Amino acid sequence: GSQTPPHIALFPSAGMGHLTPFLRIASMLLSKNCMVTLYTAHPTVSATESTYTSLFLSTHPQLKHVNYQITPSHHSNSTTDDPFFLQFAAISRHAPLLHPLLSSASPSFSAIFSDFSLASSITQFAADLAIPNYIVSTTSVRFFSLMAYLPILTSEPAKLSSSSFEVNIPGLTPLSISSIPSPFFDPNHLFTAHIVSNAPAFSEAKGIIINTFDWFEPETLAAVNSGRALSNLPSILPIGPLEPYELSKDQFQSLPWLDNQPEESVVYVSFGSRTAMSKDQIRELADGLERNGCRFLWVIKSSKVDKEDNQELEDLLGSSFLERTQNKGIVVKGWVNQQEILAHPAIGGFINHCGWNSVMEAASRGVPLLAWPQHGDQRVNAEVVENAGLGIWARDWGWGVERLVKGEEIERKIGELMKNEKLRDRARKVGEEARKARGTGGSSDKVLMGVIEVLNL
Ligand code: BUP
Repeated sequence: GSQTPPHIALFPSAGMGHLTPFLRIASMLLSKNCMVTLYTAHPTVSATESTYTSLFLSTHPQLKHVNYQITPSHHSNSTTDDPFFLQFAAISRHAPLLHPLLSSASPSFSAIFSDFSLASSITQFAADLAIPNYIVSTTSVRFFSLMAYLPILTSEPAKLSSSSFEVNIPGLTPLSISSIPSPFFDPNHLFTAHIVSNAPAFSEAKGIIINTFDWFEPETLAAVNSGRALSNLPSILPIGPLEPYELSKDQFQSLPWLDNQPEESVVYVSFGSRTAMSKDQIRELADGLERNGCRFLWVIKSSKVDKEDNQELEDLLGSSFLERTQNKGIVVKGWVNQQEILAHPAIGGFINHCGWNSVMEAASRGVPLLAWPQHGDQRVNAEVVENAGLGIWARDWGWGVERLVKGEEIERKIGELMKNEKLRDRARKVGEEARKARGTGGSSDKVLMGVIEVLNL
């Protein structure tokens, strides 16, 4: 081995769902004495992304940071106006320009860890600079496999048709057609085209680092890593659940209310950083919570981008709901410290969209989920959650926008989530397995140590 520690370049893409795993990986690498340089694009779509990056830097002074300027795509593409999709594309377009920055880094880089949505641009210059590139997947192995196979699916329309029942990836259990995100049926959709153009580069990577663990997705991991499925892919390296790093308390709304609630009595409700529910659906959810009568902590978002979220809670819910339920629950707007909430003994269940970071956070804490996928990878993730026994999934609620789910239905499902001892035991078991996986000598710990060992050579 060399005298100098390995130096790793990190390239996240847009949105908190993509930034968070990179910051967790950065913290982990720093604690293992690696040098780390984080490359972030400026401006960010959400204000939270830049806040978190600054917070992280203030608590991890050893981290080197390069904030590069991009030209954001303000105009909407003809297939989407989702600001996060547009930012994925803008960051990818910019990536080749980073070549000189990377080639002049000192000490030179031992490896690049880059978001899967940047695979093709980073692969090109990584090869040119002879730096090994590891792709970081921010989703489940199951959904990652679907993305890896997407170029084949879109080139043969018969394989991906909304009139068939399922999608077959040779070597894997078939995916239900209803779990495929709607943009994938349109090869011209910006998101689809973006994944299709990046997927071929997955096979050029040195490995696919993924926030999951062996026990949680055993079949898909075994199928891919044995070469039975997607044999062109390099090894999938499950190193999760990624360990959360310390966040300073004074940066978040404190929730003293939680401390006074009985153990495992509170339902935590949140749909991640990029989902805004319709006002009507928010009202039905309020109705469901009130009918059920459970204690709740509900984080509400009413716009996709945090900077634009300026609706008052009273407008969304009506002031009488807040009055009627004031002894039962609290509703908050703005960013909360989710990792801390899930670790709180008062939390007994989580109503969630199945963003992959949230799934892994719930898994590490053994908190049972009621899956209510809204878009993207979330239905495929919900299926993984259900198979692992971490949660229940109200499949007939459809995608978030498909139909209005009524208060009565929500009331019933909350009952199933909170009063189901079997589910709770199973979720506890998931939590134990998660801790085992990343504890010393556990499956994820071994994989991570293996990666670092290679970098040290
Ligand atoms: Br909202 C919210 N506090 O208030 P996901 C989210 N989070 O800590 P998403 C907070 O953001 P994608 C809040 O713990 C998780 O680590 C949460 O990522 C944290 O969903 C992250 O769960 C959100 O993957 O991203 O935001 O929909 O669409 O990329 O999955």
